Amino acid sequence: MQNQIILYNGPNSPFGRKTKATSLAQEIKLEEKIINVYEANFLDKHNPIRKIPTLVVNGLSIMDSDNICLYIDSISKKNTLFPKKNYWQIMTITSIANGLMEAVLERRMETIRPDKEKSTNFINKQETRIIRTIKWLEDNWNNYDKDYLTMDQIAIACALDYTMFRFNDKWRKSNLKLDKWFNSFIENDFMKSTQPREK
Ligand SMILES: N[C@@H](CCC(=O)N[C@@H](CS)C(=O)NCC(=O)O)C(=O)O
Repeated sequence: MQNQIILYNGPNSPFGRKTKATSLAQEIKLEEKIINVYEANFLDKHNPIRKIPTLVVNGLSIMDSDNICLYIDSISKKNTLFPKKNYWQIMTITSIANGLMEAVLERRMETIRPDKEKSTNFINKQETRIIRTIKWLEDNWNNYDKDYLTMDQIAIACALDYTMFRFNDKWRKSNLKLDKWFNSFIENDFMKSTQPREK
């Protein structure tokens, strides 16, 4: 039986983009449904945390972007994005990229709160975390291998692009190795075709 795979996604979610880009890179066909997660009561039966991305495979729910990417990779005939030889580095860097996405998202959510509810301290903390994390990646990450695609590469590219979308692109001037890599990585079709859809 052919798997019926539905990806509930949002228009701009960096976590969702990571999963969609992974499905394209790994040539796994799925039906993507773009939803407004804040009104998606129906999602609770698949994922009580009510977050996107959520994947439903023949009725089985798979939640959290990392689990979704692992699942997609596990059914793909392409080279694995999680090779054994540097598995733990790839997983850890992917978690760092997730943390960057989360910091950008949390900052954004805080900035759109009504003035009386906003915390400048909270916003500053997220901004410091964003800047520190990108500099850390510049200094510590060098998995720029063009000939072997890995999960950390997709995750970092989605996180950096989301940083530019919701915060700013200042990191590009002070993190030159990362910037050079990012410039060529975003030319991949799976990156080009998954850009955020709306402001
Ligand atoms: N750890 C989750 C994070 C997913 C996440 O934070 N999704 C956000 C959108 S980018 C969401 O669904 N937010 C809805 C809400 O907080 O109510 C993952 O990796 O999938």
